Amino acid sequence: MKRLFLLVIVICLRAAAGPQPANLIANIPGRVTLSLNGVWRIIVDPYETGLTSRFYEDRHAKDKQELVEYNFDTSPTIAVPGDWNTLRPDLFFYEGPAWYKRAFTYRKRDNVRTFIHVGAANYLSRVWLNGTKLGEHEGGFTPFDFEVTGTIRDGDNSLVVEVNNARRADAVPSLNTDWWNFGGITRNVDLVEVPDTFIRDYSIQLAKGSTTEISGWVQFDGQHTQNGVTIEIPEANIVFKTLTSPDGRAIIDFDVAKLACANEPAAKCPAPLQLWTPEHPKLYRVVISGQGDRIEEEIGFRTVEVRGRQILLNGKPIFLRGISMHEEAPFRGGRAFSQEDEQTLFGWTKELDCNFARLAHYPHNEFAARTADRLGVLLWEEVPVYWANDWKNPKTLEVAEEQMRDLVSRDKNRASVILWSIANETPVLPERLDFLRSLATLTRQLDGTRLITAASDKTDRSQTHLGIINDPLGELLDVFGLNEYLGWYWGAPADIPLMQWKMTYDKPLIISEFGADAPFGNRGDAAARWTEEYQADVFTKQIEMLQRIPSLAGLTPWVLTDFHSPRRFLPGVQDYYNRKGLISNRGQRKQAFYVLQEFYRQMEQSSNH
Ligand code: GCB
Repeated sequence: MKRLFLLVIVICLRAAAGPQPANLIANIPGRVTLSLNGVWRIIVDPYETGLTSRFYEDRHAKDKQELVEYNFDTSPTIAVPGDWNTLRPDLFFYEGPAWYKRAFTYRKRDNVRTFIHVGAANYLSRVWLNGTKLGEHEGGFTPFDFEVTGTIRDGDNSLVVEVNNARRADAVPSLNTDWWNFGGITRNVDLVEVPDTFIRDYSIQLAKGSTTEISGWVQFDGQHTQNGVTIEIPEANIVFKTLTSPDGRAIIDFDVAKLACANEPAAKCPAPLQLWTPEHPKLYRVVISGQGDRIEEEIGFRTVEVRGRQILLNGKPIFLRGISMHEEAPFRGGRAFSQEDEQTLFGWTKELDCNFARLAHYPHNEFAARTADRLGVLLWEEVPVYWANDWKNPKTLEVAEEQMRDLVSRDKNRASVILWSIANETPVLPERLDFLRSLATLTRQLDGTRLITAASDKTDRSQTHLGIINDPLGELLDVFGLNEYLGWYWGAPADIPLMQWKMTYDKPLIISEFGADAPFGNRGDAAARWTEEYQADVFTKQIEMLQRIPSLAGLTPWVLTDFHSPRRFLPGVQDYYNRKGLISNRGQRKQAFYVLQEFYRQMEQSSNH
C-alpha cells in the first residue's frame, strides 16, 4: 500500500513537471564538431543475422582456424549521409536491416565531454561504439545523440550502427505512404565536443503576443550547475544576466525596449527590435554564455497568432503563399540532406514568390528551417502520422510524441516555423481523435507560442458542388488544413468553378494540397490527363475558386518537385514517381509553375498596396 502511495506521488510529480524536453544537444552547427560523414562500410543483412552474430564487435578471425563470417573491412563502402536506395541500384527496393561501420581516430582531452550526434537514420537504429551498446532510436527523420565520454578511446575507434527501414504496422509512419522509404544514415553524423558543464539547450523567442518581451530558458548540463548565465544581442544593445537554479536551468524574461535603454541616455537608445518577416528576414546574433561554455546563434523575432479566421504575423493579417515540399534532392534524387540541397529547394520557392512552405510529411533536415530563416519563408513542419495508424497502441502514440518532441526541440528557435502539423489524411475514427488529441496537447505544452495544424481530406460532399469541412479533427487545431483534389481524384476540372465550401469551424483554413500529375514535356490538350496543360488548367481553376472562401488564409499546392513513390506505376508516365511536381526531378519548370507564380506575384503586389 505504502509503495503504491509512493508510486502515485512520483507519477503525480512527473505529471506536474509537464512534458520532458528532448534530451538533445542544441545547435550542433554552433559547436566544435568532428564530422564522421564520408565513406562507411555496409553489410546488408536481410535475414537479421547481425545481432546474433554480434556484428557490433567488429571482429576479425584471430587465426586461420577461427570462423568469423563477416568482415566490415572487406565489405562494400557507402556514403554517409545518403540513402542506400539511391546510392546502390541493387538496393532500390530494399527494406530491412543493414549494418554500417566507420573507423576513426580520436584524441581525448581533459575536461571535454564527447557526444555522437546523428541527424537522422531511417527508421530504427541501434548504435555501438567499440562493442559497447550506446542505445537505440526509433523514427526516421529526427536527430539523436549519445554521450560517449566514457566509451570513446584515445586512438582507434569503431562505430557500428544497425539501421533497419522495415515497415511496421505499429511504426510512425505505418505501412503505407506515398513516398519512398529511403533507408540508411540519411543525415550528418558528428562527434560533438563540449566542456564538462555545458549549455545543453535553450529557447529564446518573443513571448506570445508581445513584440518586445523575450522569454525562454537555458538548460545547463554538468556538475556545477548553479551559476550565472548571460544573453547578449549586441546589435540590439542587450545584455541580460541571470542565475541558474540548482538543476542548471535559467529562466529568461526581459523587455528589450527597457533593457536596451537602461544605461543609455534617451538620445542614444537604439531602435527597438526589427521583427522578422518574409520580406525582411532579420536575424540577430545572439550569444549565450556561462559556466565556461558559449554558443552563438542567429535568431529572428516575430509573433504569430490566430484572430478569428485570420493568421497574424507580428499582429498583421498575412496570406500564406505556399507550396508543399518533400525532402527529395534536386537532380541526383534520394534524400536531401545538405545546405546546398536546401538552398536549391528554397531557391525555387522564392522563385515562385512564396512566403510559406509546407514541409511534408515528416521532419526535414535541420538545414531546411535554417535556410527558411535566412530567406524569409514561413514553415509548416510535420510529423509522419500519415493515413492509417495503429491508433490504439500506446507504443505508437509514444513514438509519434517522441518525434514531435525531437522536432520541436530542434527547431524551436527558428523564426520561420509557425505551424506544427500533427497528422495528414487520417481516417475519421474515435480512436484517431484520442490519439491526435494527446499529440496536440503535448505539442501545445512543448511550445505555446506556435500554432497547431493538421491536413484532413475528409469533407461532407453529399450535396453537388458543395463541400462541408466538418472533420471532428478541426476541434483540436488552431488552423485547419484541407487536402482537396477536385479535378484529379474526384470530379472534373469543369466542376472546379462551380464548387462552394462551408466550414463548421470559425478558424483559418489552409488548402494544404491540390494538384494533378504531369510529366514534364508531355504537352497536349487541357482535357487530357497527364498533360502539362491539364495540370495548369487545374491550377488556374483552383486558384480562382479557392479565393472565394472567406476563411482562406493560405495555400500549399501539391507539390514543388516530382518525387519517388512506390505506388506510381504507369510506365513512361510515372515510373515510380509522383508527377504532381511543378518542377520535374531534373529541375524543369512545368506550365503550372508559371500559373502559380503569376498568382503569387499578383497577390504580393496587391498586399503591398
Ligand atoms: C495526398 C497525400 C500526399 C500524396 C498526394 C497524391 O493527399 O497527402 O502524400 O502524395 O495526395 O499525390 O496523391
